[in-house]
Amino acid sequence: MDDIIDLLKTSNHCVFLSGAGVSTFSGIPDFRGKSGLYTKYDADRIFSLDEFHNDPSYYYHHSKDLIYNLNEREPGLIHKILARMEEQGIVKAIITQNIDMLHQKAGSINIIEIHGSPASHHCLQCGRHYSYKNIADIVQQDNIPLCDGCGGLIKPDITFYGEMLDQETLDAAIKEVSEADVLIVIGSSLVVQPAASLPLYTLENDGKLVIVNNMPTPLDRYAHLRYNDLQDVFQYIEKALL
Ligand code: CNA
Repeated sequence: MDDIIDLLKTSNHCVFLSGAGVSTFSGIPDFRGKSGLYTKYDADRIFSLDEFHNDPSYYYHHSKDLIYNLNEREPGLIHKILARMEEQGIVKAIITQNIDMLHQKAGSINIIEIHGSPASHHCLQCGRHYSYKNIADIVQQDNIPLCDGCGGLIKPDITFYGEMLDQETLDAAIKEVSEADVLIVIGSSLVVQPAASLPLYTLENDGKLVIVNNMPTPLDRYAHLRYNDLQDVFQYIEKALL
């Protein structure tokens, strides 16, 4: 574990890439972990753009207790330690695949949400914007949100499967990982593209890759350091550096 501490002490531009494993400490299930959503639901279908157009109730029904109760969730150990690491200049940016807004709630500042966020929603017909709270109230009453102005269907600004990532956001993420001398992937299975390929930019630019995940990932063989348990690693970092 001292190796990651040395790396953090000497790094000039350390970036984290976080995945759903980080938020399991906040009681939010991941997708592919041991008790992940895939063990119960077809998560691909919940977040499928085609399915959303065919039958939006499938997304809104299944995300009622997944997305529209996020205001009740609190940042976990990893979110909090990352925010303190940024405050102390140890972390320059967090790129997250998560859509739970918990890095913000923990106090992190430089966050790139590559899969978007339910913080905002918009009408697919006229483009009118809606806040999270506005929509959460409607979904919690088992209704599908429709636009006040034109009656069109309202969609969260989350990137669904079958949808392109926001190009500006992706470009910002690529810039960060390319500049990173250390990229630390935490709690991600590294299978959802293009996020899963971001570490390759770091490696191409001679940066070092660290992976902390309790299941194998396709990039394990490229990792300079590889750990299993998020809690062990972050508690060690907290003790050694904060
Ligand atoms: P994933 O594919 O579910 O991978 C998460 C990984 O974390 C798994 O390999 C787990 O084994 C691992 N893990 C869980 N707990 C720990 C722990 N304590 N220590 C070490 N490893 C652990 O999720 P990814 O983020 O890789 O996949 C990307 C998808 C998941 C994105 O599109 C997200 O939007 C989506 N997602 C987000 C959330 C959220 O926002 N909290 C929740 C579920 C899914």
